[in-house]
Amino acid sequence: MIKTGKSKYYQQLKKKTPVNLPELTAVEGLGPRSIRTLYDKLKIRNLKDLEKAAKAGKIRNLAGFGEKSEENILKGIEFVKKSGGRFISGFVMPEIRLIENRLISLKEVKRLEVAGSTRRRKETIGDVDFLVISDNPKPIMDYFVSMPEVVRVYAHGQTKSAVKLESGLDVDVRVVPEASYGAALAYFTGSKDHNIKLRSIAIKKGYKLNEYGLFRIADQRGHKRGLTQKEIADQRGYKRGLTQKEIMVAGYTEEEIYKALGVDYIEPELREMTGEIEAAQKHKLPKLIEYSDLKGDLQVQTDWSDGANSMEEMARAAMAAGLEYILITDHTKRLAMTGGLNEGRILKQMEEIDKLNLKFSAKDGSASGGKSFRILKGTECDILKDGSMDLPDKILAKLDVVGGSIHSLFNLSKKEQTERIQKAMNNPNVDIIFHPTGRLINRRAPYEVDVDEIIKTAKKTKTILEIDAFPDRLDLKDEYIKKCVGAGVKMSIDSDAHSVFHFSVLEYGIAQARRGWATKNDIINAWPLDKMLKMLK
Ligand code: DGT
Ligand code: CA
Ligand code: CA
Ligand code: ZN
Repeated sequence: MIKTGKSKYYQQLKKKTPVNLPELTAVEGLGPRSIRTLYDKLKIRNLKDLEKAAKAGKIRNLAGFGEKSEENILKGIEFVKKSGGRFISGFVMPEIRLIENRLISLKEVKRLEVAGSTRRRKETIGDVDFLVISDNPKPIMDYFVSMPEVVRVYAHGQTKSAVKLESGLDVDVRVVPEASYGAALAYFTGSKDHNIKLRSIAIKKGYKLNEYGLFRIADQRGHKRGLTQKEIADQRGYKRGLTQKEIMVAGYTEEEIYKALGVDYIEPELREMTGEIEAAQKHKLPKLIEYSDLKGDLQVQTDWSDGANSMEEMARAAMAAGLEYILITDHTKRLAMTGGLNEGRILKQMEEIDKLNLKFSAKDGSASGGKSFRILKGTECDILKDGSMDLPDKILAKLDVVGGSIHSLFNLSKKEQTERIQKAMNNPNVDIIFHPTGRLINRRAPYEVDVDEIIKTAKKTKTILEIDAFPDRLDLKDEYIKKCVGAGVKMSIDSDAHSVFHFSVLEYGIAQARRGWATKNDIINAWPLDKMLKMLK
């Protein structure tokens, strides 16, 4: 596999069971077991087969399926089609970084950065755009198009190459002149609407802005105030794209371009034309929460319910990830398939947490690597149909932090669903609403809910709204985060970890918070433990 990127054994298995698993598992509600039944009984291999069989009413007769599941399959297919083949950013980021690191390690690469929606940290990405500076691009491009994951080469040139990877992801590499690197980075980072607005500001100031730089037109303004073409060529090795009449004002860095246009530097996550340019002109951009700012994680599942690891394993993984506290939030009894906790078991779990905390606070610090670390007692308590909670208040009152979640009855009317969540927020024991809109990106639309009303109630009841960082949730989404920031409603960024590997997803929650203009002050688990606990109900 290391030599060829392929596995003969895998190819054999694949031939034996020619089922397009990624395509079928993308349909909400279809797991490995039902896909197997569908293949065994109806020879369903892909989305097309599935749709045909469902429309012909063949699925309802299979054991374990029914009319309702056939209906849901059709709904799921519609949703997958609508999401248009975009990739969930957090799921493809490891592959993007792998390729990024490989390319950076080539000696011909002077500088490389990913641009486009990946750099803006959008929740889904259409394709990946790399920018490179190099004096000798040919070996880079030859290597790029022959990587083992490449299944198709769209273009193979000296300044631009483009491929499709086995995962389905399309990747471009563009080589740009060094003196234009900042201009190219700004241009290819987008968003397109942000670029168009920048260009119009440039024009108003008598400049011209494109992917090669910011230019002053010499015969309008005269040569005196700018560098001459020869000076630019001398200072920056600039070779192409420049006509006799254009004098480069900026282009080597993004910062100098924004500065020359009279706007503060704008972080890539904000470049979506939602008011960032106006704010930057008035020097009113927020200081965004940083990727290193989180101190704790307030949604962590363990093997007490549907998590894969023990509380101690999760705590140690969190310490290794640099966190100072975690809230254990196993599911509650209504979610029977997760082994949700009843009153007796959660009391037992609280005792175990006390023991673990004692162990971590041992005087010599040996059990926690010398750092202070605390496990908080919590729950991901189901919100029932009428807005009451799945555990009694006398239990909830004993916990450090209580999270409430909707896991059922997604199809209530907007009014009923909103009132259900509002009732939970009015419970003096409920501190946080987890994944408040219930969407799954590319899979399931959010339930009907009046988010503006939820935000108002959150403000009134001092309830925290979560930004669930799991890559296919990112719930709240950016637009709602911005509303919370505006309303002064506090949020938490949680991994929703179900295994020790999941603390890495916190990064995607922070990215989403930055896209929603959030500062450290808006995110309670970016605060020290004491301050965080004090602000909760
Ligand atoms: P994606 O790939 O759909 O997730 O979104 P982007 O934003 O990565 O879009 P992409 O890959 O088509 O193009 C990368 C950037 O290049 C885009 O964000 C802005 C810039 N760009 C592309 N086409 C145009 C254009 O026609 N006009 C302007 N001003 N910029 C463009
Ligand atoms: Ca792109
Ligand atoms: Ca592209
Ligand atoms: Zn769970």
